[in-house]
Amino acid sequence: MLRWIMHVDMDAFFASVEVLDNPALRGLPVIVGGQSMRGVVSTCSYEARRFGVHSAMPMIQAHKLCPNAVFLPVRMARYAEVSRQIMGIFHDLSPLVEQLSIDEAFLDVSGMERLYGTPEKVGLLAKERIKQEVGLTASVGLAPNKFLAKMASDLYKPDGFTVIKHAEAQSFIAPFPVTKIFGIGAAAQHALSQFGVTTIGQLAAADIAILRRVFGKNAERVHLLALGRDDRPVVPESEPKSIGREITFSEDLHGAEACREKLLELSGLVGYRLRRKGYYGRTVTLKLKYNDFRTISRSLSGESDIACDEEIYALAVRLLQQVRLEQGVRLLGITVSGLGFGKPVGLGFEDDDKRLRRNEVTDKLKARFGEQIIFRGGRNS
Ligand code: TTP
Ligand code: MG
Repeated sequence: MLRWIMHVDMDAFFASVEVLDNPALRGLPVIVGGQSMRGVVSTCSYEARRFGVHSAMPMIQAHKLCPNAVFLPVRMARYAEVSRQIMGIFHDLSPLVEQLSIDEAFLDVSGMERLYGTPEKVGLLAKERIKQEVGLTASVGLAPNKFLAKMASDLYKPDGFTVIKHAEAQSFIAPFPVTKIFGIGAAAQHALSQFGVTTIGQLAAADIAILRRVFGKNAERVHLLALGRDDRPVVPESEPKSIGREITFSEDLHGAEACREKLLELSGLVGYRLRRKGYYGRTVTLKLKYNDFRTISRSLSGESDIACDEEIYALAVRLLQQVRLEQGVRLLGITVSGLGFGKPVGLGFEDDDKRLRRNEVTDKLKARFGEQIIFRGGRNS
């Protein structure tokens, strides 16, 4: 069975969601980012990119390059909601989905031609469903492995669809500059150019001794990538049973007011984790440990799907009313269980949540450096 990996990356994601929510913006340069003088561009529509605006550029510069653009603040909660819907479609298409960021994922679609006809049909179906059900365009790359699939999806954006077949993989990538290989930046590019190596094809043909001088112990891996080979599997996140957090306090809490304050904080932490990974839940569990180490837990299910901080907090406070608080409290925990994936019913979280955005920044780092942020059932208790 041939291996087929699909990489899907949404086009100008934040800006496209803004256009989706306000169709009057279609065709205009739209720039999403921090609104303060020191803010940076999160992303911009392809219309704005023609003026040279791009992600991570200081807002001031974007204003200079494209003064007539529509400048909008980041509405992370809304993008996360759309992201969940898109990831839901991917989970429909394949059991092997690895989410890379808010707007991109790898899918292992090997063997699915039996279900869909050809691998191309799976790719086209993904694009079509995102268009029909969400109203956005995505760029899709389909190839024998992750490296090639990601490169393929990036080649023709927006609304791209690029297939790299097994037999032509090596010749397909050969003409591209070495910087197309993830991890090869300006410094390595410069070092390679000293040896006359500028394209992936030249890199594939280069003496391994040269690669060792530039890449050290990663030389073999880079060489394999240049040959179009990459064995990394698509690693789906195993489904957590619950998502929760608990805090042991340095000083015991006394009274309902102090407990509610901490529950608010915990609700924010748990709600964030829940949304970030595209889940919603049905049940909230409150865990409470007294200063004599006696531990109790109480659970309550919501009327509808739970996905926002306020809903978690409301249930946690109702649970708190059921427990005695004459004694000092050493630990509080909140766990959401009965998890579902995709679009929750009855969602409505606050748009301008600064904490959510701050967490989004740290989460990007965690995603990049591979730290697990979901607590598997029980691990945090
Ligand atoms: P990308 O997929 O890198 O960019 P994009 O979807 O906006 O555009 P493209 O068509 O080129 O894929 O990132 C996804 C989202 O992540 C993007 O819409 C906004 C956010 N983002 C930032 O907030 N800061 C950044 O520096 C980058 C690169 C992205
Ligand atoms: Mg994108």
